[in-house]
Amino acid sequence: MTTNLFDRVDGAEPSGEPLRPGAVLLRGFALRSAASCLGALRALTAQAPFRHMVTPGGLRMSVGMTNCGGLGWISDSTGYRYSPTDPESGKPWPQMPDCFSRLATDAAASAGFSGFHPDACLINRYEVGSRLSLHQDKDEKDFTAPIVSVSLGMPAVFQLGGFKRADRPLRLPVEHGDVLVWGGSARLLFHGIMPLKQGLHAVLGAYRVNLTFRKAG
Ligand code: MD3
Ligand code: FE
Repeated sequence: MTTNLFDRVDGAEPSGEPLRPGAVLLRGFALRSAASCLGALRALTAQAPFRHMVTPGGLRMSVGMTNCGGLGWISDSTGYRYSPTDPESGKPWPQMPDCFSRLATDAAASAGFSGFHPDACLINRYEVGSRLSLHQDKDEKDFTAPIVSVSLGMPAVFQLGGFKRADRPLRLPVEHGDVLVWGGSARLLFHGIMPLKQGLHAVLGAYRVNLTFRKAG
């Protein structure tokens, strides 16, 4: 199947696909704000560059990560947690750009979760071969708030599992501009990203960037 790069921009009406109770896929929802968000991303990664964090088990993560907002997710030899400062610089994480918070709040509302105001945005950068193995997001204080995830750049295959690691995951292709909202009981589903395939995206080149908005504190 081939689609014109631009046809979904004009078809602006985002349609939500319910994947599981509380999990909604908004295809193309971020297309209208992608250019301004990518501009803001360039500025904030100048302050807080992507880095490969180390897991508590001592493994270097294949995904490059940074954060913006009042809290940022970090991993090191002592564990996973949220921190108000970037351990690389000792300074607060860059402020969350307005276009980021607006996108997150609007997407959550479209999926039925009004009043979502994230205090953390984890930014993941994938290159060829980068992957994220099946996991749950459990480092946040309040699981009643949804998580909003925005895919930019190269396409990827998202794995949506169940409530147990052993539950066989469903594979869902996601592409530039797609937004996923995870609320209610979907909030604690296992999920991951298959190794990124080689390719070149018109805007982001060989990379996929994922913005994950959370209420962490
Ligand atoms: C389903 N990131 O940063 S986003 C993560 O594309 C993470 O970078 C992936 O998983 C990425 O933790 C997937 C989609 C996502 C995020 C949070 C979820 C799916 C989720 C929380 C609960 C269920
Ligand atoms: Fe996750």
